Amino acid sequence: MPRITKTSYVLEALLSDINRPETQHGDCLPSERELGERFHVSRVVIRGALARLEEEGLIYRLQGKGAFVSKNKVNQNASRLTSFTQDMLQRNMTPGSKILAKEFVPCTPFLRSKLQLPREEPVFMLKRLRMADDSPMAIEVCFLPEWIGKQIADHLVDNASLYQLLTEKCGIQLKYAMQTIEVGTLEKAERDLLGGNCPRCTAIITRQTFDVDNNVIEFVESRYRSDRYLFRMLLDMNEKESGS
Ligand code: 16G
Repeated sequence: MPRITKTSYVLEALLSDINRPETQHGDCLPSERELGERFHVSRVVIRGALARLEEEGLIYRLQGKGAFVSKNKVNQNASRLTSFTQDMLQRNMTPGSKILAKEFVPCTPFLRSKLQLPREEPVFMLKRLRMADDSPMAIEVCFLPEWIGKQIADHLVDNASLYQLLTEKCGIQLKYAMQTIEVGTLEKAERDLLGGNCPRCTAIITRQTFDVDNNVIEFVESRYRSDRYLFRMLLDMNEKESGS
């Protein structure tokens, strides 16, 4: 059982308040004293939690007026295995996707190792522009084993959820994923897809997702608009490194 500090407990509670659909950009947070009474913790703990929220850009402070919610970025918990569709619905935003390419492509040694394929076989490639409330958020390139591609290719239309199809059409139960996050730059064509005022800097996320039998189901590389996304992780001192 991970040890949760008072600060991270308060932090998670405030984050769930901030993430509520009814919470609006600019809403005022209760005072430090009121928060201390609500959580039965000292002001030092409240200040620590508020400082972290401010560092992450989730609140801003106005001198003499208090702390206010900042909802300019989608704030995603990077420690939970969810789909883009679920993430957006949870924020009361309408998920969308436009298919840019879907086809069977030859397997490269890199993809064969990422998908842990026992033999050389084509892989199914799905490239999508992901949107929230019609605004472009990310470009996702997803690779899946051939057998999965054959079962879902015809059902994959704009706005369809891949994870829903994996469950409904292939009976797959996803269990966990290995994810990496790095900073990169976007090509001109990618910036055009992501919208005119898109920053050059991007968050590149890779995800290798496994099912309950430890089979790799997808390998995905996504490029997110860095001005619209924020990834949040809860770190635990006791957690052991589980490989690279
Ligand atoms: C997320 C996943 C991606 C997955 C997709 C399915 C990350 C970094 N990636 O975007 O791996 O394929 O969700 O979404 O979170 P869907 O079910 O809405 O199509």
